[in-house]
Amino acid sequence: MQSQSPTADAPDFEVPFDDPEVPFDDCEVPFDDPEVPFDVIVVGAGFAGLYALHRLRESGHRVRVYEAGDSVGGTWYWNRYPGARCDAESLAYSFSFSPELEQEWEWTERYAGQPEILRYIEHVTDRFELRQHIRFNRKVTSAHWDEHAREWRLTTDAGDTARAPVCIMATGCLSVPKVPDIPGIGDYEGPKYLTGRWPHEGVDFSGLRVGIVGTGSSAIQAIPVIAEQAEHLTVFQRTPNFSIPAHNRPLDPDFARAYKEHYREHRRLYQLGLSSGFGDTQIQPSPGGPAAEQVMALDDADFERICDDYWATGGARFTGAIADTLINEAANARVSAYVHKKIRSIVRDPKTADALCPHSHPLGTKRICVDTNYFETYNRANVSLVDLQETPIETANPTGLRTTADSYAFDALVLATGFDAMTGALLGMDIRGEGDVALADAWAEGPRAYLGLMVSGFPNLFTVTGPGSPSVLSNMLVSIEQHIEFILDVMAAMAERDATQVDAEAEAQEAWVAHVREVADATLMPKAGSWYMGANVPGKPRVFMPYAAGVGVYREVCEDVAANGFRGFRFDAPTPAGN
Ligand code: N01
Repeated sequence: MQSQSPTADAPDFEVPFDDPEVPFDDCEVPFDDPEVPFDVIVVGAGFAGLYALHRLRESGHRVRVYEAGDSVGGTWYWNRYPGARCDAESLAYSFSFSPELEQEWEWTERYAGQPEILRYIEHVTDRFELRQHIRFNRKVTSAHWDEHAREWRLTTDAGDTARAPVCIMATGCLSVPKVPDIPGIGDYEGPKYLTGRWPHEGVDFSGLRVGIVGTGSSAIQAIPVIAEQAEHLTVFQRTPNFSIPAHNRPLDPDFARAYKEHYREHRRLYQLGLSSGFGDTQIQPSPGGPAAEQVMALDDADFERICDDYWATGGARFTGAIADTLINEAANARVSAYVHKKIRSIVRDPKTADALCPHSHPLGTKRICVDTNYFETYNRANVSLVDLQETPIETANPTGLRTTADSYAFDALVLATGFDAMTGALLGMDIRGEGDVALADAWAEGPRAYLGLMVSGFPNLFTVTGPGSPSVLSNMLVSIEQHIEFILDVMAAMAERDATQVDAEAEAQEAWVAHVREVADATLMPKAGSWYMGANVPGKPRVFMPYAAGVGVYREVCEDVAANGFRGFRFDAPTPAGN
């Protein structure tokens, strides 16, 4: 491990490092000298980047993290819209690596809200002394592989350059918000807010006429809260979504205490995929819940009883109420009809209720939403729904939006229009591997990666929860920890072999990509025009990106790969000088 401290004859630099709060002595690498390589550069300081930093520091590596925001948190730093909340339960959506941390942190609600999650991330950052290794307000613009030096060279939009043999992209799956392609959207003169880039000071909608475009997870959380403030809220819906009540509530301290007594066992069940990690903590016997049954084995009474039970418990685990919901169209149609019936029982106006019932995709093939009072909100006198399937938006104008039927004027416009998911952040950088090949070219027909972790031809570059891993179909914390631990194992294997380079074998990658596709094709998942498929971004290749076999199967595959000499990874020793 190298370290460098300023000396009397150190070159002149006005600001030796950017955090005046951190004394020199506490900062192992006081300035970024582009001539001094780090061991690892990590891009992003969300959950993934922070855990990578912690583990790498623990194992003695010199690490630099670059982060675009001015603090830690990633998705929970940017998504501060009203109502932002996690759809995995707080006791499950938290780090498992430190038994002390998990015992000392007290979650206050079943599903934690964004402010509480961000406080937790800040706490973790300080508790494990991570902040001084992070350069904030720096968006990485390029990462180029230097084949001769066998290192990655990164640049940021602030002009930093840094190099390291290993680079870990912890750039998040939903970190590049998508501005909708509504003609004239730039002409709207009022304030407009992207849910994925919400102002840190918050927005007061009291007494305002507000429009919101989108009815995905973000909008479904924001709409009930904005409706309580606004004079009037108009929701512009292109595709209705399935949403299940969260039944969020304060976390009973006795329950939390009892749960924490068995934290290791609970965590193990999440890791093995025996518990979804989304909404199982409240189920007794805990976790797991009632065994799911195939739909055709159920008469109407049993079917209703099971669905009622899952609906009453709440949360994303509803998708698992009936075992074959995601693989059998008839099963899915029956479960979908159950949700339609629920929507109609909540929303009083039949026309609005009809418009809110999703018919264009099977339940669960777009990310299922979890809400608090979403459908109930349409019973308010100050909320109206515009069904864009009947009357599409023609244009935005200085005062609002015009559809084929009407014009709407607003004091504020909210765009809850989603993300360029899974590949957006990676392709937003100029990443170049061997032979100066751009990642954008390697992925021109959709992302290809071995285990969702490495891209053949891009040595020593790791993607955390990348395309081809369970990622967004899983509790992200479970997947993030597993990926970082696997990456550390690969790095240890490099060290054991005296290798300076590790890459994914092209054949192993192609076989994995084919397997990921086969698994998805065995489900109904590819049937929806979802962001999982890249369908929400015009021109993006239609490829089902996450691995749909679950975290348990995936973990077994990774363990088997490791046990078999890291099958599919190629380790190279240094070439003799001059070659
Ligand atoms: O984005 P989305 P999101 N005109 O893509 C509509 C995670 N998340 O930010 O479906 C009109 O789901 C679009 O319509 P359509 C979670 O994984 C988690 O809400 O394309 N409408 C859709 O309704 C989630 O899935 C949590 O027809 C337009 C909406 O905008 C993911 O993030 C909370 C349009 C986009 O929905 C993304 O959710 C929040 C246009 N031109 C988010 N363009 C929790 O943990 C787009 N739309 C709970």
